[in-house]
Formats: sequence, C-alpha cells, structure tokens
Amino acid sequence: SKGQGGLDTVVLRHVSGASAEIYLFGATLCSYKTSDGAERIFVSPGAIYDGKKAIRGGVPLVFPQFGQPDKAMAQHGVARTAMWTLKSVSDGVDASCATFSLSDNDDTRKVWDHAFALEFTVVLSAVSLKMCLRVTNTGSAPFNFQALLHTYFKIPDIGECAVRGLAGRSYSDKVDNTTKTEGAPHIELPSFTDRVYLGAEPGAKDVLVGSKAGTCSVVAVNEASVVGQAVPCDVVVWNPYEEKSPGDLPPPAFKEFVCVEPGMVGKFYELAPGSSAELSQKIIPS
Ligand code: TA6
Repeated sequence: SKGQGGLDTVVLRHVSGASAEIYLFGATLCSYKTSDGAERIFVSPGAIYDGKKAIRGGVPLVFPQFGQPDKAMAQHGVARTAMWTLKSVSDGVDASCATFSLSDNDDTRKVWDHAFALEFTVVLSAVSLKMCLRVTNTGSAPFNFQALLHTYFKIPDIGECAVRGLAGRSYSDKVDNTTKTEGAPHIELPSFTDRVYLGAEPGAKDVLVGSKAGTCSVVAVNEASVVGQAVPCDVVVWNPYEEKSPGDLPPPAFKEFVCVEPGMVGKFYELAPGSSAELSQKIIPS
C-alpha cells in the first residue's frame, strides 16, 4: 500500500479484524489496531514522511547504537532511516506475518564499517502483536552493537499513566543524570521522564502499561538473546512533555503516548562472525 507521503507500506490483516501497518522506510510499524478497531500505537500529528527523517512515533528500530555516544553516526543509528526490503508475508489462521530485511550498504558502511543483516518480523494474531529484531554478523570480524525497539504506546493521558513491572531494576535517570534503583511497584510520569532500566536477569519480562487507577491497557513482554542464550532485556521509559518535545511532536501530542522500549542498550554487545542476536516485544492488549 501507499502510506503518508507516498511511502510504501505493508498492511497486515487478521481474520479477527486486527491489523498492522509497517512502512518500508525504517521498517517502522506505525499502526496496530486490535479487532475492536482501537489503535494501540501512537504516531505524532507532526510526523514527517520524507523518507529521510525518522518517523516520529510508531516503533523506530534502533541499531547499531542507542543515543549518540559519538558523532560517528546519527542518533539511534542507521536502521530507522534506511529503506528496508519486504522479505516475506504469510497469512495463517492463527497469525499473519511479515518479515523485513536490511543489510549493510554503502550508506551504512560510511558511518559503521561492518557487515550485518537485520531481519524485522511482525506476527499479528487476534489478541497480540509480536515484533522481533534479529541481528546477524555477516562479516569476518566481531562487532559491538546496541539495539532497541522504540515503541510509542498510544494512551489516553500521560498524566494518568502508570507503568508496572520495573521494581528492583537499577536505572539511569537521564533527567538528573543519576543512577537509581526502582523501589516502587509502579511508576508514574508526572513530568519529563527519560530512564534506562537495566535488565536484572535473563528471560522474558512483562511490563504493564495502564493507569494510576489500576487499569492495564497493554502487557509488553520483552526479551533478548545472543546466540540463542537469553540475556537481560533493558527497558527505556520516555516521555518528553512539552519541555523536551521535538519539533515533529507539537504539544499537546506528548500527552497521548508513553514509550516503553525493550533494548540491549546497557552496554555494547559483541557478536562474532556468523552469530545472531534477537530482541523482541510482544504486545498483548487487555
Ligand atoms: O527514548 C529515549 C530517547 O533516547 C530519548 O532520550 C529521546 O532522545 C528519544 O529517544 C527520541 O529520540 P529521537 O532521536 O527519536 O528524537
């Protein structure tokens, strides 16, 4: 299909009525509607669809670095602004599935001189959407990378939002540049929030997005593995509020999302030639 700005998209539909839409630009998933027609993913009304700038919202794919540790490459790396290829689509009774691929090219090698293959798979069922990013080292030397799924969850009001399931984790608070330990069973985001919660132990971990009142709108099951071995999955929680809203996020749009982002971002991960790593988030709306 053709999405905004005339950019190509793939639309997945499930017999239940659930649907998803992924732009080939950045393999950015920009819509996930449950069978009741409710949109679960946020995209900014100010998003730019020029095929150059990362789409503001959806699930931008972050690789090979998170943030911008140095000036070698753009913030959050190269994947979210590259043109991906649709590798396969399949329709089953249980799920509809699409796989997108991106390999190193002249543009990526200019900023990151390594050979890699990325595969982004979206599995849409009647009751869930699972996204998986697989990183493979296709070169002859090891490389070090970070990866993250930068999911913007659509919510009624950030002021009423509560995120559960992070208790016990150490986190770097990028608002006051301190490291803390999360002691609360749920966190609220009353103001600009930017935290990198480190995974404590390997295995799938649920993070619940809901309201202070106690309702849960979605369970996000986050997990990571390297050469098939589970590793702790970090989780970034972000909302800029007005003070840090970028230009393509005109206030009051910040009120309508919370980012809960599974990542391998607490450190750089080494991948040997021929080896793969996987990062996934399964979204289960309630
Ligand atoms: O989600 C965490 C974060 O690293 C924030 O610090 C903020 O920079 C956000 O990503 C958005 O980054 P972007 O490059 O998409 O504007």
